[in-house]
Amino acid sequence: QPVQHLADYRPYPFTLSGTHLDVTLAPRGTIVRARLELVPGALPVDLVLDGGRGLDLRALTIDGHAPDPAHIRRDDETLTIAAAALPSAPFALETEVAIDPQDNTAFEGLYLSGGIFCTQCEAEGFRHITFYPDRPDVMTTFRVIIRSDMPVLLSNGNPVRQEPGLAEWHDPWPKPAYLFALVAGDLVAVSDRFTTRSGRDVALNVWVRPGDQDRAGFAMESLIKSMRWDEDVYGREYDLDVFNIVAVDDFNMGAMENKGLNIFNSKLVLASPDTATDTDYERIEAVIAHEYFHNWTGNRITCRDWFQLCLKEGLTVFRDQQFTSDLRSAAVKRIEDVQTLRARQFREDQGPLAHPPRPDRYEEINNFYTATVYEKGAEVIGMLKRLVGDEGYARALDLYFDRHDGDAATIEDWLLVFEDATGRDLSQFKRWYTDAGTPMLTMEEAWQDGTLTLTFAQSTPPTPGQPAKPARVIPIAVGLIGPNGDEVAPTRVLEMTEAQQSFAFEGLGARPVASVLRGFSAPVMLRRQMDDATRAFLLAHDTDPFARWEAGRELALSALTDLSQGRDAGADYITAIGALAADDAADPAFRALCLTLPGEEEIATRLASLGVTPDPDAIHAARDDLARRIAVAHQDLLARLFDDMAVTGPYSPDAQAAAGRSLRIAALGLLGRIDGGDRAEVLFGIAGNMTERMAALAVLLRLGRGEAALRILHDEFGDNRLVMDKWFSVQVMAAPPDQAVAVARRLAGRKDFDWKNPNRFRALLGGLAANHAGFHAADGSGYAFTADWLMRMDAANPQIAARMSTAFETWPRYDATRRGHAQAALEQIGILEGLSRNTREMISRMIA
Ligand code: B3K
Ligand code: ZN
Repeated sequence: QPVQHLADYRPYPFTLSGTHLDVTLAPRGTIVRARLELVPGALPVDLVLDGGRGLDLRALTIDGHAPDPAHIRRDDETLTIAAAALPSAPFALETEVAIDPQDNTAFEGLYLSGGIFCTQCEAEGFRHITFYPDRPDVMTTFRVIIRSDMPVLLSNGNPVRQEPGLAEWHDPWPKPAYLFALVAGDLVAVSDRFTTRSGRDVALNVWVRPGDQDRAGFAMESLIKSMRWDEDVYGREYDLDVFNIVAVDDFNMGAMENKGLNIFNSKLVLASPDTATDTDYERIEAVIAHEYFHNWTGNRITCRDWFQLCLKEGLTVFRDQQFTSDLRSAAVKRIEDVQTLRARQFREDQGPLAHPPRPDRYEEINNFYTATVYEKGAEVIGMLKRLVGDEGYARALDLYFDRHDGDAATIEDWLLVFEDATGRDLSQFKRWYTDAGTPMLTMEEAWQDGTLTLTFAQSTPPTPGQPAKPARVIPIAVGLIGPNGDEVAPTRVLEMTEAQQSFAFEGLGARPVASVLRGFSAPVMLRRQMDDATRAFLLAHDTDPFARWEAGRELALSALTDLSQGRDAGADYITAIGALAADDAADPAFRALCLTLPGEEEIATRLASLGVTPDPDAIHAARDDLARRIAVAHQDLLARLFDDMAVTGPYSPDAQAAAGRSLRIAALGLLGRIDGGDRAEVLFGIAGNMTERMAALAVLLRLGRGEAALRILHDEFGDNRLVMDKWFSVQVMAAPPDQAVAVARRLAGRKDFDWKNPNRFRALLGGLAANHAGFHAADGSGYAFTADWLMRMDAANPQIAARMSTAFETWPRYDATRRGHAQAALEQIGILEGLSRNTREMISRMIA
């Protein structure tokens, strides 16, 4: 399969009016009988179906007759029936293939996970199940018969027949093949019901392995909240009689929105206080919501082609972000989302893998389920909403659902809906979808006669294939704070459309301090001249929680960039952060965020954006030093917070309880710099919840005294895969950098390093990649270790190998020695015989 281009889109020349599947399950020889009802177009053309060598074709008929074999051609990826063999009227194509789920270690198509048959079809997995026009714009209704002696047999839609050894499902909503799903296994359900606004009674089930029921309740609660929220906020109701969620242990990503039958990575379903952290709970709630919201944004309205992926993903991420901010703290959620965006998407934009939210070429679409498509895709919608206002947004979304229900749509359709609903011209806005790169926004201020003039300039660095970038429209939310700390001008959204543009605020008494990019109103990097005293002033007084946090962040980053380059810094930050931490009127979660220093990766990204080559060891030392100085300066305050924030009574994962714990943990991390880890050791021993235990364990590991705690955790949870994943990852993540590779190597040699399980592989290799100075060890050992495992994984599971290769995506920004090692590692992968298309594309983009 060569490079795919957006410009080459052509509609499928046949209409598919119905799909019937009859699947007889067996681990090594599953038989799939498919009946496709096809309507030819006006002109005779060949019928091309996707489906490769893994499908063992046993029979093929057209309207019941076998065509002349000379009219059938197969290659590695397709099956073609010549036009000459096809009727000119509607016809039925029937095929029978045999497939081998047990052999399927790529976890794409139909596979076995711990004895459970399950499927993953997005993006192009259905072609590993049967021959089919496997593209999102071919939509039809499915009737599915499953034959198996497994007790639970599930597919999409509504159940129409259940008898021993057989189940039949009918999905009345036309859908593309990527939303197909089938599950069969020995499963038990946590069940509930939901009545939709218009009175439909829906049976809800969360299916798990026997014994896991008591950890599935939170997922069910999250589902019910999601269903209600989508009715209340978007007016979207559920449209089938059942909604099933299934948890499986082997899953390439988080979860999948198959119509009426969402399949989840078990780590995003199962939670109990003693096994899951607050972060896990929040993610479970958000991902359950995300997949549920796809029922409208993704399933009822899907994508015309995979270039349009952000049409469903950006919008659905945006919706799940709204959901979380409604249920929890909006301010904290916004800050967390910006942190993620910067850590993952800005990083992606800075390196060789940069691409626009709507790419226009790819070799392997699975390589484009990226932070840019998802998180930046969501930011772009946030900007759109800011530009057209809340009401305009609501009108546009209603029109979108009205106009495109049942369609496979495009970004052009989406933008046209906004233009039609609001009368606004969005041609310049569209660049956010088509152009890659993070705009750099610089700001200068002038003050004269009661007028403050802000002058902005925007420029976007070149990215692969896009040397020059025209100006974009950038919404810049600005408020003004007077010298006494009061807000003198509330938030106003400036619309920047030129490369350089000035905005004046008139009639001011005294010179105010501008609070700029409030709420992170656009995904840009803002550079402004500001001294530490002014930043500290904003940290103390800004009324916008994001901008307030950002002022502290900037203080920390400027101290850390100085420290990492051998310059003394940090005094202002330490003072300011102490005042904020002591402010008991502020949300503990907000204070915790302010007390948490930027990670080493973020510091490196900052340095690189300033044109400085990051030195991972110096960054690590600088961060350690600043953390220790904060602890020394605020010892008593931190100790008080640690004690005050102790939650008594039973654990609850709600936002308020989690907020207290997050402040407690932030204090613990800093105190660990000076108390030798004594508090952490005590806490690990007495804490009844995984949140505090994991935080304590990380402190102990950083200090090289985690052995006992690790042993205790292993004794207690050695047979719990999800806890053991944490056990693996925290050891590598929290290892002192000069030991990280050795720790990873030792863990990789363990019998329970079940590397074919994506969660376990990610725990170890992702853990190492998250240890910035460890992965980027100057001797190249982190790169070499990772490359070895990527090569091994590529043969088993190309999607996971390709995804994990992004550990290397920042390699060009380091020094010549590290670059040499990284390039050698990438080249070694690149010449591997039989390398998958997935990993090959990633490597060639990274060393282009
Ligand atoms: N749509 C799926 C992701 C599929 C990834 C395929 N490689 C989950 C989600 O975004 O909700
Ligand atoms: Zn999604």
